[in-house]
Amino acid sequence: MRCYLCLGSNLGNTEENLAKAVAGICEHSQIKLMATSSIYKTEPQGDKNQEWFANQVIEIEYAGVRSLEYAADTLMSYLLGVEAGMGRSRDEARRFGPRVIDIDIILLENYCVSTSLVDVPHKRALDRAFVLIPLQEIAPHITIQNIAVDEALARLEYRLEGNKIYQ
Ligand code: PH2
Ligand code: MG
Ligand code: MG
Repeated sequence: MRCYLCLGSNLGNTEENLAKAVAGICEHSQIKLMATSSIYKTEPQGDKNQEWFANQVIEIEYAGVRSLEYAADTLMSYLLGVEAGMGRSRDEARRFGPRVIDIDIILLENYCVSTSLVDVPHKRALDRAFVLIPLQEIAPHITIQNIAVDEALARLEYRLEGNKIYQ
């Protein structure tokens, strides 16, 4: 199953954190890395009072999938394990606050699925230039909820300067 993941970090050596996360994801025997976007420096969304993020989108092929729910749950729990292994702690009072690493599932093919662990497509993907720009770089013809990535970007107010995304 073709999957798109968004990685984000705004604590410590952010680029190194993204690289470690990609390496951790690739340790899974049924995951194959298909593409990686550039790394973007992005203005924080949701909670403005924190450092800028490094964000990247990657495409993976996830094999051994029995059902959609099974794929969503097993992939998400694996990704949460990678986050925990990198020292991610969750501050429930600051849901959108600073993090060593965040790995979100953006898309699983073009399926829609909700489990106790995850909702796919990611609920805020269409609002976030830091997801859409790197996604467009590696999958220009992709759609999210039937909306083309170009169209989604055209609806947003953002500015791209080099690898910096202001929004
Ligand atoms: N992640 C958040 C909240 N805000 N802002 C940017 N720029 N990049 C992120 O990855 C990000 C965010 C919650 O996961
Ligand atoms: Mg997130
Ligand atoms: Mg997350």
